[in-house]
Amino acid sequence: MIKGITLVSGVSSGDAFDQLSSLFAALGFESGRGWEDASGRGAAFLAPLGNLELVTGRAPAAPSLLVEVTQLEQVHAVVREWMLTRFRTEEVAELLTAPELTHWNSRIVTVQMSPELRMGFWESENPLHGRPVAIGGDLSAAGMRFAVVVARWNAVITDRLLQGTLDALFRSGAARDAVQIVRVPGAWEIPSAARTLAETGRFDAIVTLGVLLRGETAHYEAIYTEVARGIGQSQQETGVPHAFGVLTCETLEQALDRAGLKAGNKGFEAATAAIEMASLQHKIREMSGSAAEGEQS
Ligand code: DLZ
Repeated sequence: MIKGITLVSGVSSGDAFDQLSSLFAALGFESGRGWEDASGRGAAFLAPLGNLELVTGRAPAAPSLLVEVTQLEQVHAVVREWMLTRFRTEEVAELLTAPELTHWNSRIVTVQMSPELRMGFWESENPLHGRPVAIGGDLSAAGMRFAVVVARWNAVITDRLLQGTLDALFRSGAARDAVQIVRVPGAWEIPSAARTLAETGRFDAIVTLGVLLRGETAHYEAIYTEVARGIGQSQQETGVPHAFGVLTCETLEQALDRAGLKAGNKGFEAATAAIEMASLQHKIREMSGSAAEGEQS
């Protein structure tokens, strides 16, 4: 008989409603069916699982709205970035906690989203509960070196992508002098520069940034295919992760949306993919190193 659980939270203004809606969409919630009538608006955000937990014996230490996540640091970074656009830095420090340990073998980030909405994002230390463990990359860029290849064509967009990339790299712990920015004329030139950089062996990952506009690019399909193929080939043949931050858009407006205006910043996303893949490669190499050592002994 039970179909699902809904938590309803009032939001004080239409602006806050729109801002919170865009944050929840950016965090990866699936959109549900919203509503609008003379009395107001509603927006629904769906999660794959829900449960109602009753607690007795000790007062709950966490907010009553809890969202279980993976990659808590990344969630924290997205929420922090969002809050910094709305609050002063000192306020953000009060409203948003850094990831901290809970008493239930997890870590939690607590955030006062709005006067009415306090919630927690938490990640279990053992999300698989004994099931087979997968390895994955971390989102720490400390000690890693990156090259960012950025096309000058459509610079109004690629500069924004570059800002997003640098933001993600530095906030994830990359040192200022560990990031080499390389400018190339257009998307067409990205693969060869990326390959040359990868072959130096000096970089843990390469981030490629460019914009191809279908409406304004003759032979768009051919150029796009070759750019994607070249970046992929460089990644496969050098073994250095290459993050793909080359936007392919119908219009300039669409490209602007993906460069930080309405639909996230693909430069930021590409950088987090680069960090994750670089970390994963280190882990796989360490694993194969220790397996080889085991075979010898
Ligand atoms: C020539 C061209 C065109 C028409 N469009 C784009 C574009 O939308 N995005 C981009 O990054 N570069 C474009 N270019 C430039 C080519 O990528 C390349 O730089 C030049 O053809 C010189 O080789």
